[in-house]
Amino acid sequence: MLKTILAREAVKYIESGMTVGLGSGTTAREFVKALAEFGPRDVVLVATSIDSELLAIEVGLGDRLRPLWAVETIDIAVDGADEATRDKVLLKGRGGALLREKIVDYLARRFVVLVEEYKVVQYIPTRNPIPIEVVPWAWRHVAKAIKDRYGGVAKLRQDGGKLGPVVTDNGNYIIDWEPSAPIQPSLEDELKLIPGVVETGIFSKRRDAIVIVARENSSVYTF
Ligand code: DER
Repeated sequence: MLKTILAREAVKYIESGMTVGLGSGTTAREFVKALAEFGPRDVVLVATSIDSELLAIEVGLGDRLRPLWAVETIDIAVDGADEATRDKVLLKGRGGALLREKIVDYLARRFVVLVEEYKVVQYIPTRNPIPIEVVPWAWRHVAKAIKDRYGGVAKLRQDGGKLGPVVTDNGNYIIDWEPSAPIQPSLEDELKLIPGVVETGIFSKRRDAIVIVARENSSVYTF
């Protein structure tokens, strides 16, 4: 499975004594499993979602977990992405964990991104909406401000597991915005000027990221 191949490649970057940011999503889940199986034991882990936290406990790494406020630095963060351009602008957030992911991914000294090759795109967004985490109380007016300023379609993300909107690990809602054209990375900052916007799924500030890509034939390359 390509995600497993990517995960095992990422474990090679993990050294004894490191503080490691655990991303969220199906690829990041494979990394947590690979870390438990092949990684050094004496690491400190900071999870970016309840999902990653629960998995770390499930695979026997629960005693290594710390909340972000309990660590001085993060040596390396390993995460997936929904889309990635060759100049390392990422689209993330389909898993709804974008806020804590961005905090950890931007804080980390090194940032490793794991994607299958179909996720490497010319521009973002190519096939996914842009997730925007918002204060629940303001969601309707944030959606209207986005549409009025930038066009496209902005929808409140509904929860597949219960009636009503998705509520993030931080108690917020997510608006999925489908712009009518590819966006400029500068929108990452512009969108946050709208009162009520907490964070966006545009990750354009880690151009130093190490992006590990898995081809269909299971070979990997890095850029
Ligand atoms: O939601 C997220 O930000 C995830 O990291 C997502 O971008 C990648 O999830 P996947 O590994 O399940 O495709």
